[in-house]
Amino acid sequence: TSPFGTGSPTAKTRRLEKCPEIPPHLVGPLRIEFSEPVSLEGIKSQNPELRKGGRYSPKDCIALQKVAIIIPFRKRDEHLKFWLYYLHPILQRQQLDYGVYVINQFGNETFNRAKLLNIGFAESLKDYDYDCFVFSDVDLIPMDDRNIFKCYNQPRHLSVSVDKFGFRLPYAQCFGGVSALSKEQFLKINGFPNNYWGWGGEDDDIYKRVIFHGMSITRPDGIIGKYRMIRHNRDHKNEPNPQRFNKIEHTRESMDTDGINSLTYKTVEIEKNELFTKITVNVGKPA
Ligand code: UDH
Repeated sequence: TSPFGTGSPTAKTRRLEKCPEIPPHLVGPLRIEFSEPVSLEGIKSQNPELRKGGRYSPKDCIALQKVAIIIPFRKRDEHLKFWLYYLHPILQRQQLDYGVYVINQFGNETFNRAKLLNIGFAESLKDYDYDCFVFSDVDLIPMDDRNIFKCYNQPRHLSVSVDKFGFRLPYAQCFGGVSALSKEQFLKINGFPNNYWGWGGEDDDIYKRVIFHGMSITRPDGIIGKYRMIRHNRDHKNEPNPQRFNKIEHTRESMDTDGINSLTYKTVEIEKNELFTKITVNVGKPA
């Protein structure tokens, strides 16, 4: 019988309430390991409530935030499987209304992480009215589900104590790995730079954009913020960018003209898989 008595709405028509501020099913520290391979079929059967394109929303309550998770990607299928295996259950326990977007760089030109992240912002908004964007490298897995993939009143850095760096923040201004910005925060900084080609510097440029626009970085503590990185060698065509030091000296002058307002790219393919949406894009090449 309905808890509202006779004549009251049934479970189906009853208006849902907002999800609680602290999700009730979190478990805290997690065991994360990469020794046993995982299969996409297995992940699908373990996450039956996912919708096409890697979308989910809680069924018992209205999520507090609509979160697009953006992953810059090229030829890291093994890492992506581990990411999906660990993250989907975590994100569901966090009661988020979320979608996973893998932004796949087409071709073999130099990798451009920050431009792929800008594209993820633009493309995910064509799908749904997201209000929060979590940008995550494909090889970083949180070790505690209390590290919630949501946005705060300031831009947030989530990957604060990574095993690779001895579970310490490598430097105080570090904003690489996994970060979360609301739509408003992202637009305020004009998104991310489009012209950092190859490895390094773009995360420091983003940090400076945040500071120069009068905001600050929030972080979880070093316990909740623990992460494991999947070990890998440097990728082909993502060598350290020798221009990065010079470029981050000029963020203040470049940030208002280089960003989401100057973003150009060509969409090659959009695939709505069961576990994620894969968007393959041509980002061009260094000028
Ligand atoms: N990425 C790809 N494909 C690439 C390059 C980068 O998917 O070919 C993405 C991926 O999401 C990755 C992120 O961009 O997590 C950052 O790139 P990265 O993992 O190369 O950067 P990181 O700083 O590692 O994690 C640097 C190379 C470390 C070499 C260490 C050798 N001992």
